[in-house]
Amino acid sequence: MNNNTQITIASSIIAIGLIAAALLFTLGGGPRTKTFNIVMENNRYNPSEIVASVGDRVIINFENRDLVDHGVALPQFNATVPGGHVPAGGTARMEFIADRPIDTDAAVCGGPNPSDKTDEHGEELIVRVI
Ligand SMILES: [Cu+2]
Repeated sequence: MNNNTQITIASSIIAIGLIAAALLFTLGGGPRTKTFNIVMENNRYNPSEIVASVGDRVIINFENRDLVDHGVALPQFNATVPGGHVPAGGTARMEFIADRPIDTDAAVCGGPNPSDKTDEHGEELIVRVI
């Protein structure tokens, strides 16, 4: 084995190492995504409580089976659905980065009020980021 061959082998090993490191970074890096599917029916949300970790990218898909629109918002994360309401019989998507701990009610049919537990339709969606 001459010097050139040894250099080629060493270069190959380094290249493979760099590719492996890049792959690991890509797979492990970035925020973790947590997706929740919530059904609104009879003025109740199912599930009515979701939990995420600080740093998570949270996606909530709503399906409203009621005959009235339902308002959802998390002003703390500047998050809501298009128009602020999940339309009656329709669907909507909400997305945010949970960048700090929180324990609040995201059901805002009576208007956005984080401490409101009994809004217009009586529903509740507790969002906890821990
Ligand atoms: Cu409502």
